[in-house]
Amino acid sequence: MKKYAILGICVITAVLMAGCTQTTQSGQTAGLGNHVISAANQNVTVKNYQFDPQFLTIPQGANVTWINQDSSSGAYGGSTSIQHQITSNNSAFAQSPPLNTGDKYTVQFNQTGTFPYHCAIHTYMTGTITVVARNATTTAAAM
Ligand SMILES: [Cu+2]
Repeated sequence: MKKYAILGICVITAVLMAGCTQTTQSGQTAGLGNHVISAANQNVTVKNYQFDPQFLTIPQGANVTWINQDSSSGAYGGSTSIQHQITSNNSAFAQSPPLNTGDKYTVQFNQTGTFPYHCAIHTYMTGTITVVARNATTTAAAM
């Protein structure tokens, strides 16, 4: 009987721990998976090797400006620039030069559609710009 009781506690603990892990993961996903619809031009912050927001919806004709705010602090003080390079997955828009800390890169999106992109230097850094017709944006904004 005692064996089963211990086994039971282990199972309950495992379930509780799994629950905690799931909550953390979904929280992170929600933060990264920000969908923003706005009539104005938008900024994407590049920091901690991530694009924020990772998923961005804009109206046709709007600009997206990536701002590199990534830097690492050296062991002896000071900070080192971390370069990022905005690159369309399918060459739908021109590639940025390597961006140092503080550098910006702006693209105007005149075509509707989905535009996945990544960092050419850190290819695991990915994001998507979705461009919708201006009428669709107005409807969404009114909600
Ligand atoms: Cu990068």
